[in-house]
Amino acid sequence: MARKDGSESEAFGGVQPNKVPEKAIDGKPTIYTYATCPFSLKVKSLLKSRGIEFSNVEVDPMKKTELQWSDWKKVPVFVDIDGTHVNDSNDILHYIDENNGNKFPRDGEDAEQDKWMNFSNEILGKSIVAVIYKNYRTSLHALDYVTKVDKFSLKDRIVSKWLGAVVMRMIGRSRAKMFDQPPRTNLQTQLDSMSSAIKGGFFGGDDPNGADFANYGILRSMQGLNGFDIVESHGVVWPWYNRMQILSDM
Ligand SMILES: N[C@@H](CCC(=O)N[C@@H](CS)C(=O)NCC(=O)O)C(=O)O
Repeated sequence: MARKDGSESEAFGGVQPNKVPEKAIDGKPTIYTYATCPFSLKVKSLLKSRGIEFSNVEVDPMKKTELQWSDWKKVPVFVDIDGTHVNDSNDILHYIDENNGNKFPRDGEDAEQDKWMNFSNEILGKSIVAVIYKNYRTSLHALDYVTKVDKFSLKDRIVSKWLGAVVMRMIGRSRAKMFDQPPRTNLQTQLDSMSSAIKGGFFGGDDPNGADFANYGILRSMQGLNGFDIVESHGVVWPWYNRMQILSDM
């Protein structure tokens, strides 16, 4: 990633070497997010389910002023009270769990959990994008919501809505090409495939593990948007979704 002075820096996921205690707002663990971002919602659901008090900094998606201090320009970014900061949603889930109850296996310790955490980003996240942005109408509907809820300046809001709808429609089409089936059928297939791993009430069995929070966050971002009816009518995923919703109160 190029810095303003022309030098190069490599942004990377996981716990970062430097500490930024001044970025933990009001002395609380802090997440830098977009309200509608699926990856941010993963982290929010874990924090809320554990009853951890946190500050939430909404990042302006156009200017990203709130993340100027960070080399990593994506959300979520997590800052702990001692200034430890962590990039990338799945790494953040592991960091928070390790330091608050240590209830699920760490990365590399449980192949199933790793597989389904990876699935949340590589398959489920892309499958929902293909459905939400399936055509120009659904794309505009989503962007209308996103530009109202996320922290766009008034000036950026209108252009972002119309331009965003076109851009996201293109991204939706490219995501759809990754899968053999049409978007709605593909999402149904992916939910069926998730169901095979929900043993007991959760991916984690009797209690949620990293795969539960990772996949719940992704699907939670779709609530109210095109295609959520597929989740609502799924015999296994919908009851699981409701359990996760109760646990994380969001
Ligand atoms: N692998 C990352 C992906 C994060 C990501 O792509 N976040 C989006 C928002 S949902 C983002 O910040 N995109 C860059 C941008 O908005 O400029 C993670 O899991 O945290």
